[in-house]
Amino acid sequence: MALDLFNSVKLGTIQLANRIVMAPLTRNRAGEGGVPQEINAKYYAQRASAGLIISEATPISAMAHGYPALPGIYTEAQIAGWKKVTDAVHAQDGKIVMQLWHVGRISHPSLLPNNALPIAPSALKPAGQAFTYQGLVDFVTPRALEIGELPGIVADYVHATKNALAAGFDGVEVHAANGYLLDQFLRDGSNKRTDQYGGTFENRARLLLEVVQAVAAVAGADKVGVRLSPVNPFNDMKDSRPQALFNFVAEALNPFNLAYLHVVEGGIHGAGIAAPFDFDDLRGRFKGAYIANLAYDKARGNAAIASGHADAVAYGVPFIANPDLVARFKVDAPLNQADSASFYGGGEKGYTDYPFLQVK
Ligand code: 8OZ
Repeated sequence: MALDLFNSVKLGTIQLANRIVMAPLTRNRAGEGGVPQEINAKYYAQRASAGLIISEATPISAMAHGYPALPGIYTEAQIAGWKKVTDAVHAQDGKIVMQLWHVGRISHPSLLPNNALPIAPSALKPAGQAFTYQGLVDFVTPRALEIGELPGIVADYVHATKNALAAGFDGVEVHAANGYLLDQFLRDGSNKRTDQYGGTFENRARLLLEVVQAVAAVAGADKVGVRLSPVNPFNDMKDSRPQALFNFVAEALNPFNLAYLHVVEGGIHGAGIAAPFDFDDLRGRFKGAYIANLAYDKARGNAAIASGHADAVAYGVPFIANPDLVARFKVDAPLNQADSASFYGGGEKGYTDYPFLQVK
């Protein structure tokens, strides 16, 4: 029998009851000071039958913020808030890792301490607008990080990792996708640096690899995953040679023996892909476990596992609308449709009020 979504699997040392992963989902419902609340614990606990939950992207420092009402992981109160979430998920025998996030240039002074300029590899203003507490506002030209500031960024990832472990997470995922800081360093549309952090693939991957090294030293590499999005144009991203760049990155991650590599296999928010890309080629270069993501349904998820393309499949929007997605897949029940108007911000509506299957 071929493997499918319902077989258990071990990603590093994280044991999953099934291969249906809840993708990281920004929901903008944290409390004051970026502190998770009971409502957030309820939302995650409702989804604990996923083989693994990846938390919503979580800022590692005050400068890492780029949207309203995000939960952070850099204060004691935030750790205590997240502890409620991990306790609630573990009480249902679920597993949950935290996605560590720095938005880089995808921010706005109004979201940052002392109205600071967003930071980036290079002082290039992304096309588009920031989501602020005042609504959509044009992005500003970010400040290019000085080389001497990069150890401080790595230290913020380490601090956040220690906090995530203290909050009871089963591991951490380094968010290096979707046009945020680490992805801004990887791709040459956003990285024009002329120092050791720009130019060659090795240089553009240097900050990511330093972060992974430092985070793995704290958490254990078998509790660390990395997320990439090679051809996602979201957040004004592009690269001149994505296949060669991301093949390089996948191979450069091999020596760490990470828990998994998680790949967004296209463009999010309905964006097309920035360039043709062979995800089987990328997958073949990475020696560890692989989580595939983006627009998979049950049949394509099973096929990806049966063929060996993926070890697990991450579902995003389906998990917003179906807290019991695993049970629904199991019996081929119809899925609730997601209400996109309640994705970002608000309260219980469109968050914790999606119906479960009725047990007959
Ligand atoms: C949607 C809206 C805001 C943020 C990502 C963290 O794309 C996000 C995100 C997605 O990774």
